[in-house]
Amino acid sequence: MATAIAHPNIALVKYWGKQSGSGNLPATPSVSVTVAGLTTTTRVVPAERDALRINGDIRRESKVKSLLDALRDDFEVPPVSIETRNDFPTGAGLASSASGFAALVTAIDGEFDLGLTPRERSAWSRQGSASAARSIFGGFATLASQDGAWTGAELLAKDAWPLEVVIAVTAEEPKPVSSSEGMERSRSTSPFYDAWCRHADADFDTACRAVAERDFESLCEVAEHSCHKLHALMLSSRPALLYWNQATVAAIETTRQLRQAGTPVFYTIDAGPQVKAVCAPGYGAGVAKLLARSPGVLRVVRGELGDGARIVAEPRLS
Ligand code: 2P0
Repeated sequence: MATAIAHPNIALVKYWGKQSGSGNLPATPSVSVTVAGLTTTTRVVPAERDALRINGDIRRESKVKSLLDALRDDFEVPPVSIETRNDFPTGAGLASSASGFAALVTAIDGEFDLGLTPRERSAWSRQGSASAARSIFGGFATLASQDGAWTGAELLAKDAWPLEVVIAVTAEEPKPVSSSEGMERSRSTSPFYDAWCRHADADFDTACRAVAERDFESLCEVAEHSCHKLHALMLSSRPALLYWNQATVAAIETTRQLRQAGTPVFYTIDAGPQVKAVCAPGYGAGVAKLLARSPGVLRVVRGELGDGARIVAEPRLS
């Protein structure tokens, strides 16, 4: 049996919307940081028939079945029992599908000696969930079209710019509308969708440059802009997608006040109500202290930038 771990990633330039056709190809390129404070652990064991357990519960997930079918078109992959655990809320805007599919592909690659390169694991993970393509890599990662193929890549190693991440958890329950459903709704109903796609390359280039130059202010500006545009797109969908709650808004305000007072920190929010604050090295403790006191915040999770998906020798599931 092979056991893999992967961490979720937080997009600084967001992916939202798919190209038409098969393969789960994003409509927009994205930039993310992989976060060590949250972990998915997945064990794959050959079995009589395919089975999936998430956090102990038997599940049928069509995206997992589709990915296994696609892998079997190219490789000898026998029936598998998959057991996966998240040490953080599942399906609540904390990118559990990103870490989930990155860990799954990595575990299958390890168990059945598929011999995949990280870029190949990334491309397979993307078929399960596009954001998973980024969790194959540590530090700063991208998901973009390279040489005609949509795959993830490492943009900068975590130690080269060890930013810190503080997640203000404002709700633990799963989100009401899945990301796949939400992005299709935005594509088909929002009057802002074309503009969202048109400006994505420029945001991607700005963020890549900011990371390469360790330019915190520039990264802050483009990341919050991408986040605001994502949520404007969601709000302009029909029916509107509103993933925030009151504590989300309060945590945004807390983060803005911190920045005004001189702390190098910015926020970003995904398809859920959690607020992710990204700060310069050394500021995580102070940001966590204030966000923990922000009205309605249930708890904060601190994370350093993490490594990419990998096989672990010591199974931690049992
Ligand atoms: C992102 N999100 O770039 C954006 C920002 C949520 C908001 O990628 O349909 O779970 O499985 O490819 O990757 C969430 O979408 O969607 C996501 P699918 P995924 O992180």
